[in-house]
Amino acid sequence: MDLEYMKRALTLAKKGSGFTNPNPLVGAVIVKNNKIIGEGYHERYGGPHAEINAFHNATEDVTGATMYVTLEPCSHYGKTPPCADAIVKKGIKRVVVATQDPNPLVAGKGIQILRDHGIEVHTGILEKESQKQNEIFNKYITTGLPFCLLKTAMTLDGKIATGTGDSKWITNEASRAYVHTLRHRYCAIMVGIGTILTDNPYLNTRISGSICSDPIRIVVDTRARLPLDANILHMNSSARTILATTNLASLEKLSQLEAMGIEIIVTPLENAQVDLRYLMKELGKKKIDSILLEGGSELNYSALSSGIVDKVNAFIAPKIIGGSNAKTPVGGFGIDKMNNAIFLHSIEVKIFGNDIMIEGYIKGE
Ligand code: AOF
Ligand code: ZN
Repeated sequence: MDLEYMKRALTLAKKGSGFTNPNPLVGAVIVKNNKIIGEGYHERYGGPHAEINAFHNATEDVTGATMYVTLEPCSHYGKTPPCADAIVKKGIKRVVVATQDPNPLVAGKGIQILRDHGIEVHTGILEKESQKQNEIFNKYITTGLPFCLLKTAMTLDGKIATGTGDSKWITNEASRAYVHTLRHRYCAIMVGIGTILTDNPYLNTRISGSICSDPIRIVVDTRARLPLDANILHMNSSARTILATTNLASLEKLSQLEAMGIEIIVTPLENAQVDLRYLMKELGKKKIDSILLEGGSELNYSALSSGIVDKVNAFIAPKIIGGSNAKTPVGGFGIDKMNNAIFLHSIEVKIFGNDIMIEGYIKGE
């Protein structure tokens, strides 16, 4: 039954998706006499932790009960007092934890507090699933760098647009709906200036009713060519826009953009372009824990070759358009030898109607 209750806790945790960044997704279930008597999850950043919400929602006395929690209960005074102390005080008898908290402030101390008070602690139940659910948090809390997901979409013959530049749409409704859930889950969406100039996208999400519905927009634009009338600058949204640029940009243009409320990050030059590694550090400092990278092909290559990409979602639609000049998902200089290819691991294939999506992770250095 431990497995079933932890599954339930993971399902609850997922409900917080897109609302808790840069904090983790956490779910908790309280069980007494083989019955769930309380459930809770971390609902929004800065709000009560999952364990506290589960206590709050409990329908019976929790003394002697078992608590299932997807992340080790915290041991620190942050925005809220330590959950480990609350669990001790409430008289919980046994705690089942999916995985230890990678936050250096906690990192095993929460479990230790519980054990020191005679509570039986069982760890490692659905550990992999829980770590995957919090892959963004795990990277951000240990490195201070955002977790970066590269999303691409191409036809069966490997094109991201026709030779004339038409790209609406390559993938089907179901695939695009999934991308909108990603735009909600991820804190920011990043594109190159080329994509703005050719597609003039809005970069919003169709998912409404959320406190952080539209992601922060990041435009990588070495020379600040972003037009002042670009759609992203003129939409009904409170979402922030960040322009990542270099000293090759005109100062006058930068002050015009700044006057429109755009945040500017000037990075050193890397191959005469924005230094993406430097940019990631700066974005991390701004509490941006996750980035959905949506092209175009030049930025995709720079991102992959500079090593900032953690994960790939590559959609393939069963359509053929041909065209020697039609663009492919990853451009740039390209890699010289097949031996030097960038490899993905932990591959999963997902189906969206007739489209397929290959998901994988980039090998760390
Ligand atoms: C959460 N929600 O349900 C649990 C968390 O900023 P604070 O004070 O809310 O503390 C955040 C840290 O607490 C977080 O980094 C993680 O280590 C720990 N557990 N956080 O936001 C929760 N259980
Ligand atoms: Zn806590």
